[in-house]
Amino acid sequence: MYGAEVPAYNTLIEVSADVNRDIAGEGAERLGSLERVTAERHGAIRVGSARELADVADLFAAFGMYPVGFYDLRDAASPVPVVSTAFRPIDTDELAHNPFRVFTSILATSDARFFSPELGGRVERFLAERQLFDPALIAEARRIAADGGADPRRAERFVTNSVAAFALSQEPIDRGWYEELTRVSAVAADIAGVRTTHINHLTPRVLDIDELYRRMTARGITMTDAIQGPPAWHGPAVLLRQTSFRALAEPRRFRDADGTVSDGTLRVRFGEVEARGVALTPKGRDRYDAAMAMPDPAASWSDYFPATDEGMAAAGLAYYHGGDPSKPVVYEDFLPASAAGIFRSNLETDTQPAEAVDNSDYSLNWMAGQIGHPIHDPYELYEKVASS
Ligand code: OOG
Ligand code: NI
Repeated sequence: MYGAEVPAYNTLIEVSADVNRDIAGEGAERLGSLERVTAERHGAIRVGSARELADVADLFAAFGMYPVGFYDLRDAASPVPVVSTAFRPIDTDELAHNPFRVFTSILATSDARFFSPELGGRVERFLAERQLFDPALIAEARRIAADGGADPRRAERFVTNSVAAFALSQEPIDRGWYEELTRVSAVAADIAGVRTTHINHLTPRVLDIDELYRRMTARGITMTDAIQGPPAWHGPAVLLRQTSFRALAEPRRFRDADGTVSDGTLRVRFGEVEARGVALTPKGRDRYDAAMAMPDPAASWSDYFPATDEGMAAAGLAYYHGGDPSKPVVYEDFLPASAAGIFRSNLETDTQPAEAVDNSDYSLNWMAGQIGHPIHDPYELYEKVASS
């Protein structure tokens, strides 16, 4: 469905599969088998209200995907008015079979730095009146989760109906409303300017992102800025590196205040690709944050990280299965600074938060309470994987 909606995605998948085939075997597969990496994706979706997020949580639970981590992108260098989590399988076997994650953001309508109480109220009323997910679909998701699975016929029907909930709508967009929200943030308009949700991007994983970058550029596709995350270097790859390119403007219809409907375009979706490295311990993560704060992280990287997995393991900087440096535990999550950078690199304008005081209570606990599922701590999961 996404390939039909965003044809550049198909090119990306093709080039990614080529890179993986060419790179595998050169020791790159220690971070994941060619089979797993080639199937692997992360998606990004954005919803407006806690009720919508709770439905998403129920839906993904039926796929064995649970919320992990809490990301607050409101305080990023280029602020985005959302808080996020990622739904994914939480144990090694499940990840091997189902290497999928969905980065899921919710619009921070009660944060007065982005929404005046008056506008926030109107957005919340708009959101309360729309229905992203058919209650019958969510009820079926809950039953499948409670049953611990579904037979192939039932699963097929459930997957088809789940996919349909994320199809791009052809319904005309209320131009005035969409533009009013765009003045707050293009992300606010994308989330709450329309009555449906959609896949913002779907990201394949490659074993060598620098090579992918070169090949996409050679095909005439302009990648946005540089690669987000740690720099390329000869030592162990850590955490997550990502880059993106702007998708083409997509035709959409708009309705004006006088009721006339006309053709227009929107450019909110994009292509992205990722490469994954070893998961860092809290100590390793502190090092990472310190290295990234340097004026030229690439130039100082070797002051912060040893050049071998043996060195990383000995210094307690990264997770290895059974403590064996030849068996890195792959990072399965996201990076808030990169995520904000990915959002930003695909928007035309920065969001300027107002001077107002933020009286909202967005936090991991708030989110867990709203969706009725615990939000897993990534470090606890890595700890468990490393020691099992
Ligand atoms: C999510 C941006 C974050 C990533 O890969 O860090 C993300 C979004 O654009 O909705 O997907
Ligand atoms: Ni992404």
